[in-house]
Amino acid sequence: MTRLTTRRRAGAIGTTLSLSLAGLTLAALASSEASADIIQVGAITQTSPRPNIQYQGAFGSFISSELVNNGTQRTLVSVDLYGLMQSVGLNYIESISIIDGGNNQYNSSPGADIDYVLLDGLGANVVTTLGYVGPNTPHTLEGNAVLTNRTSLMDAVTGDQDYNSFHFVSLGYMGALTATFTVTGPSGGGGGGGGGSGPGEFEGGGGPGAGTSNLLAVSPGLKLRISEAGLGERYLIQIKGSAVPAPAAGALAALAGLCGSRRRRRR
Ligand SMILES: [Ca+2]
Ligand SMILES: [Ca+2]
Repeated sequence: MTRLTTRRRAGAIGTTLSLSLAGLTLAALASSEASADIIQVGAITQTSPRPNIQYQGAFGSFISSELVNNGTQRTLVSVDLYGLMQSVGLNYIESISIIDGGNNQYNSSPGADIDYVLLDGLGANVVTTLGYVGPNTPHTLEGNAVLTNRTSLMDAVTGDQDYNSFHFVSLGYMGALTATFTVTGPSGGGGGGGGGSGPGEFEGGGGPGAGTSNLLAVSPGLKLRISEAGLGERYLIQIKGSAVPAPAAGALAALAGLCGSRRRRRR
């Protein structure tokens, strides 16, 4: 009895799942962005006196700022990613971009100068990779390791420029610093001795085979911390999120084949 009931239920769930996945397949084939949502978190400008900020956007209740005094006073901005993502009904993050506000000064240290970026509350199975796209050529040529080095400490001091120090990333006009993720599956990670794995290392654990994803599941306590090197320059935060993990292209192709074969069987 019990087994029969279980089978019936499983069959019903299977039918529903295959129908909804077929819909997802069509949507995903129609547009590669179909499963992703872009969230414009808003614009932030650090102002005087610290730690005041100006915020323009719809998520003010998830954004805060505090004073950090480690020799020099600095403004640390925090974004409650868990609360923000919950509020828009999404539970995975594909990327987070910090983008120049477009109305800054663009001579020396062009645009907003991002001194510090941290994703607080990440699991040990997540590796973050930073990339820069924009008009500031030195950063275009820098890889994840240098960009991470520039943004790992709040160490910008008066007189710093992006070309004579490695203390921050000058975004340039509308340039973007983007964090992406490599997430190892919970059972596949192991994670015993890898505590100190550096940014950008992909060779840990089982390699980039099955069990890795580029989608970061949001969980309570996940926060984005940002500090700009000065006061007065404006930057935007943009998140690419999704509600469910998007199937990989190979899985979609396999699924399309599966749907096709089922149709043929019915004929
Ligand atoms: Ca600047
Ligand atoms: Ca820094």
